[in-house]
Amino acid sequence: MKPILLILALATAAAFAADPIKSTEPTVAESSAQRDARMGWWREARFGMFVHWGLYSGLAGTWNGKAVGTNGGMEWIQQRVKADTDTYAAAALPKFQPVPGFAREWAKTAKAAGCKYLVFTTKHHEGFGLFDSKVGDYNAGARLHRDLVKEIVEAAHAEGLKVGFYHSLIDWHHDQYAYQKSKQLPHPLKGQPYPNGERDHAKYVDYLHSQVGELMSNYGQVDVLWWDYSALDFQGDEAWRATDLMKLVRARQPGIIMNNRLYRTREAGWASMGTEGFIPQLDTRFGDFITPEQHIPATGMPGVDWETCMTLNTTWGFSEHDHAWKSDELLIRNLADIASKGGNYLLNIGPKGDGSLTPETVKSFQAIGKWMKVNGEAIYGTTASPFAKLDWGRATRKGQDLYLIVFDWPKDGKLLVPLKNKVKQASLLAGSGKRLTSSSSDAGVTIQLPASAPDAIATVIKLTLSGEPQVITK
Ligand code: FHN
Repeated sequence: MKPILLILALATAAAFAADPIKSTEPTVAESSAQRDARMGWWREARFGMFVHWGLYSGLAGTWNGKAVGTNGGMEWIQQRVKADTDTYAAAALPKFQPVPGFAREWAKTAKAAGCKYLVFTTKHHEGFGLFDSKVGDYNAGARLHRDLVKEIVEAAHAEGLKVGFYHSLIDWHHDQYAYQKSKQLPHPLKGQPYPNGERDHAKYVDYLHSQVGELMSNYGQVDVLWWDYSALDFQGDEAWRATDLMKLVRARQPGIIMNNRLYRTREAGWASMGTEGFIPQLDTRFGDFITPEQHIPATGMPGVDWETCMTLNTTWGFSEHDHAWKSDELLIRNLADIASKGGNYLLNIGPKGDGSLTPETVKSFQAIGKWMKVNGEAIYGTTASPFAKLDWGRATRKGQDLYLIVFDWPKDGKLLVPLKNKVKQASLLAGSGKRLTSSSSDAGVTIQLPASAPDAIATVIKLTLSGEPQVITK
């Protein structure tokens, strides 16, 4: 080949390699109507359970008898103690002993809380697969002679839940995962030479694609694929052969919904690393929804599907040292806040090494379930509030119905809603659905409320308007 052509070829290859999205072509040719149909159940669901469960769960934030930390992700314990995979597995495997029927407790807890879908870790960064994989031997099939993914899927389906597979792109076990390629992605051996000499990352990516192929083929319909995660310096086709991976998934699961974490670009809704790095935009070639983590955006994101994932305390994986449990009030108001902005709430549980749930987890989800039993219609199938901000709470919308979710009950019993509309009907969702009287003025609609709030955390008033909401802006 002539030198000039060789230089051009090398330059092109380098450009594609350097730019993770240049070689990305649309992985699915669908109309916006087809996309809306595919996203429909997810947008209506609004509320799902996230589950982080793996070998780290048995370690419970403790290593060599000492607490590794009381704050933050103990699913990262291998990286926090900088353990190589053999040392880690030797310590963790004996403590990972799932009791029979563990998944049924998760599914029942999720269902009773009003969750419509359950997303769980099929493999987290530690690299241990919860499924019976024929690729490699670092998985539940090879080590425990159980297919835990199958058990979880069956339990979720028995409760009528949609299922989502979280799958880590990062892998702290595989001996070809070339962690030196990224300065930003974590690894227990970061900064150290590869213990096994050179690594061929392409071999890890083949392994990744093979295991994702198993997950997309062996467990029936999978409704969500929750990738995790890419870095600005290592992402997309360069890191994961992302275009091929998305095509593989969609070929086997045509209706599946995938998040944006194969990439970390502005087009994929990311401006930087860290959990605040999200931006309200998404080119759907790179995923179906953006994933603000431990954050609720300040406003809605019209035209962008998004899901906030959050922990119940401060860690995704179980830690016996983390007692910073969020209050029922905060959890319920987060759900209302997120729904009022048109987003989904993926609330995490971290089961113990035997699969059991902490009493705090059960209590939190029971409290949400009690509220959802009365007020779920103000969350499910709603769209974002027509109001920019409400001093006393939040609002959601369903056609000409508005749901006013009142956090701060007015002392004078008068709730002012900045609407020009006439109100056809106003009623409480709580109790017997008591009708409320309302009056209109230039300031808006004033609703006469009972002296005390039926629900101290959040009371919902359903308004049926004559026509589309007409908001009074200051
Ligand atoms: O590193 C992971 C973390 O352990 C956890 O799984 C979260 C959940 O969204 N995702 C990554 C951090 O962004």
